[in-house]
Amino acid sequence: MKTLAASLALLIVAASSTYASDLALPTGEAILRIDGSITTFNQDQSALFDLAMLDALPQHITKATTPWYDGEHEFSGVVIGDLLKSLGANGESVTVTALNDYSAEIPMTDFEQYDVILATRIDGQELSVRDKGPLFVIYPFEQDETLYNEVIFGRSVWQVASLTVH
Ligand SMILES: Nc1nc2c(c(=O)[nH]1)N[C@H]1C(S)=C(S)[C@@H](COP(=O)(O)O)O[C@H]1N2
Ligand SMILES: [Mo]
Repeated sequence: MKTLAASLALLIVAASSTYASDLALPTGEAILRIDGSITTFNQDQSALFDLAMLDALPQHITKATTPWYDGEHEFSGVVIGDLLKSLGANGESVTVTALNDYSAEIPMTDFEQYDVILATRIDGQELSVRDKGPLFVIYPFEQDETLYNEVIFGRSVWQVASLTVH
C-alpha cells in the first residue's frame, strides 16, 4: 500500500511536471511575450517565444497588398488564433503592444473569423526591426477586401513585442 501511495505521488509529480514543461523556455532571444488570460506558461505567468519556437509552429502564408509596402508580398508566420488556442487563451480581446509602446486592442472575434498572422517574414526574409519587424500583425486583406480600412490598419501593429489576453 505504501508503494502504491508512493507510485501515485510520483505519477502526480510526473504529470504536473509534464504540464509545466508543455512550453519549453526559449533558448534564443525572447521576441514575444504572451500573458493575461492563458493557461500555459514558461516564465511566471507568461509564455515567452524566441524565433525558433515560432518557426516550429505551423506556418501560414498571406499574399497581400498592404498600405506598408509597394505591391503584393508574401507574409508568413503563425496564425494568432492557433497560437492563442495552444496557450489556452480565454478572453474577449487581445492588447497588442509594440516596441515603441504603440498598442491596439483586437477583439477575439477577429481571430475566430480570420487567419490573422503574426508575420515573421516578408517574401521569405526575416522582418528586421527597422522594417517593421520582428513581428507584424497581418490581416488576410486578399481574403476579404472589407478588411482594407483604417480600423484594421490600426490593429495592424508592427514591431510587436507582446500580446495580453483579457
Ligand atoms: N508599432 C506600431 N504599429 C502601428 C502604428 C504605430 O504607431 N506603431 N500605427 C497604427 C495605425 S493607427 C495605422 S493607421 C497604421 C499606419 O501605418 P503607416 O504609418 O505606415 O501608414 O499602422 C498601425 N500600426
Ligand atoms: Mo491609424
